[in-house]
Amino acid sequence: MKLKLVMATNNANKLREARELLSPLGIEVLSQREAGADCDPEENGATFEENAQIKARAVFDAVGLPVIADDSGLCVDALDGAPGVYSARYAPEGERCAKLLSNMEGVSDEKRTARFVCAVCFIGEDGKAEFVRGECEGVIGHEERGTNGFGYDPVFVYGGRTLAEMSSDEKNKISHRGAAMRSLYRLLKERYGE
Ligand code: ITT
Repeated sequence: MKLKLVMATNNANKLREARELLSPLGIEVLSQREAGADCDPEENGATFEENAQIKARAVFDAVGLPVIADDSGLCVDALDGAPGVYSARYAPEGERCAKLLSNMEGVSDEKRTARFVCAVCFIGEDGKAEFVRGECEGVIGHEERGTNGFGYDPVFVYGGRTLAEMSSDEKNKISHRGAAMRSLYRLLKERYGE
């Protein structure tokens, strides 16, 4: 497939992962800056999908090209789903994992289940919004481990390792973003053909 999309994000790590996942499939991902948009809309939706649509719509209105936006976060069962859609606002980058670990103090191993969620909103030339979602089930560890990835990766344990201990290829195979981008590819194939 030969297709060019703009990604509505200010997060360089999300952009990198989306490119790693989509460029081998023939989909070129431009940053919003490369497309000439400088958007940072208020993410005041109640769901990942609503926030993804807010970001995608702002950039689509600015550039008029097909756009994707990723709204994602970590939902921890012992914290009633927090930080959830507030994952970016929970604490400044660099302090998020420590705050989460301290809020999980005293929670037993079997109650440390959590999932990463990634909702992607796609807006095509016709301006219609469509959605795909990917999830990744794991547990919250007891300490930060690993230096790869970003955000909550050092405390999210999958198959005995944190996502920050995995290479980006390994993470992309099992991550919420990997699952969402593979669903997006299926949707785009229906729209634009092989
Ligand atoms: P944009 O809104 O500009 O895309 P953002 O970082 O503000 O960037 P979100 O509002 O979707 O994005 O916040 C998601 C937060 O959830 C993100 O900042 C990370 O802290 C966390 N997160 C999302 N995906 C993650 C991943 O793959 N690994 C670790 N943490 C992740």
